[in-house]
Amino acid sequence: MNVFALLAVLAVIGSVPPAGTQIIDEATNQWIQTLLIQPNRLKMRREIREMPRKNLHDFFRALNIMKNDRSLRPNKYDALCNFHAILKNIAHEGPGFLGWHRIYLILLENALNQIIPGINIPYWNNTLDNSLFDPTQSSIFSDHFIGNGRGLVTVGPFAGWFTPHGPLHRNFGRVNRLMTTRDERNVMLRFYLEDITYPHAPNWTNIEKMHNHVHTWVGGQMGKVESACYDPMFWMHHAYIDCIWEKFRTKQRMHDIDPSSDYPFFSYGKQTHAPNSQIGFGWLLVRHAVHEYFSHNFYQCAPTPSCSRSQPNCGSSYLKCDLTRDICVPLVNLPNL
Ligand SMILES: [Cu+2]
Repeated sequence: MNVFALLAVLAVIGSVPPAGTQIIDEATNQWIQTLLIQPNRLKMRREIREMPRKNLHDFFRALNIMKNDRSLRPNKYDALCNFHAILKNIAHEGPGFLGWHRIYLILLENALNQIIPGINIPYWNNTLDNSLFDPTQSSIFSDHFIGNGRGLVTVGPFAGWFTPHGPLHRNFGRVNRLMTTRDERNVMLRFYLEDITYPHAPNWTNIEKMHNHVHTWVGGQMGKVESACYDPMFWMHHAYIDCIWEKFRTKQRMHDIDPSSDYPFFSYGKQTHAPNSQIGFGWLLVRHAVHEYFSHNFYQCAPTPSCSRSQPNCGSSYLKCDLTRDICVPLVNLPNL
């Protein structure tokens, strides 16, 4: 079915709550329907350090406006995040993982654009931070970006946020690790969605597993699936995972594999990942979420900054070229703004 037509149908039947969202109230469901059918402009997602400061501040500001908007319970930001916990079995541990989070990112982006038009979600390429000897030193964990990474979040755009799981906090660097460029390359070696997702992918090409480690490495709310979304870092992390998937799909197209129909139709593991299961937003099904419609019409990913001896500029005042390795590395220990 043409997905655009599907979205148009949603406008008519939008008030019917989808299965699995019974404890989401009616007003929130109505709002989700408006997000699903919202007219859209093609957006460009950039690595957070490369994003123009004004755009980044707009992104942070819109998130804070959402968080303080109590027209939905308990506030608009948490109302959207509640879906991640409630639908966790649909969203995780299966080949539907990437598609589900892709739709979820689009919903947030649309919600932010209702507040400040022109907003793009930045992506956080954590392999840049992992190239540091000690990634916890990275300036991403400062008030220049997402705030401190240990203890209560007291600096940066989300300082003092309160979540349904207590005050926002992090506990970075204790367990697991961030991703490496090799992880990304390993994913890129494969050809089909089932080769990079549960239940079939081995650990070294399983993108969901890699992404889990980043969650637990950050810790705090981010460390648990039920609470991860309440730390806005969640979206930037997922935007990066989504960009890797899009790169993977570009490679598929080059090999004449149609990403729109690349879903393991018979061997998908849990029933919630069956291609005809609902994803929990409107009437969208798991198999719709892999459709090219959602990559081509909503956003693109700008490449992550890179450098070399001949081209030593990383294009960001927060990254510098490490000439011994030809990679852009984050600045460390920046004084607070
Ligand atoms: Cu998730």
